[in-house]
Amino acid sequence: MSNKRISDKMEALLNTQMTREAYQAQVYLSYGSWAEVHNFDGIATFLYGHMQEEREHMFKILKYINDRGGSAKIEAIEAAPVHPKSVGECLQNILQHEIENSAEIDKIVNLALEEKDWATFSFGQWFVKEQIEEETLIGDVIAKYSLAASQNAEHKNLYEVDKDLKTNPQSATIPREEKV
Ligand code: OFO
Repeated sequence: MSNKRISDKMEALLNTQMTREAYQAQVYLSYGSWAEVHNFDGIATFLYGHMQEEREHMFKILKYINDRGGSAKIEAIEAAPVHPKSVGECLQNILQHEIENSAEIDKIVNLALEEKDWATFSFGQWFVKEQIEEETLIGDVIAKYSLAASQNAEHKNLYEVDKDLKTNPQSATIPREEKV
């Protein structure tokens, strides 16, 4: 008797997604390297950090397939896209990749719902939340970059003020009465 607790269709879809997560990692790796070569060290650190996350996602799916009695297949990873021409393009492309990835995750959740495969449905929810977080995070980085890169001096100042507010105390200190 087989111990497999996912359908063949779900196994194939999860395998495809596992390879896609590896591809996502390649995109971050490639763009991170591009940023490093162009001396954008902060962006490179951010992108390299995210590469690790995508690899963890890949491994999470591999473990899930195997744990549910399926068999993960390690397949060829598509080459990363050509290097971006600017930081703005780099960040926009990254966001686009994440939005497309979210749509792929939705396919897993949709199939799980259709098959009443509640284990995979629950597993997929983790990725749904993760994608919301990632899209938000990258959207925020793009907003900050747009302010900082703006030709408008007022916008540049806004970027500085916003940075400052991150560490602003929540209450004001007032002069104390001198002790005698
Ligand atoms: Fe970008 O997140 Fe994986 O799934």
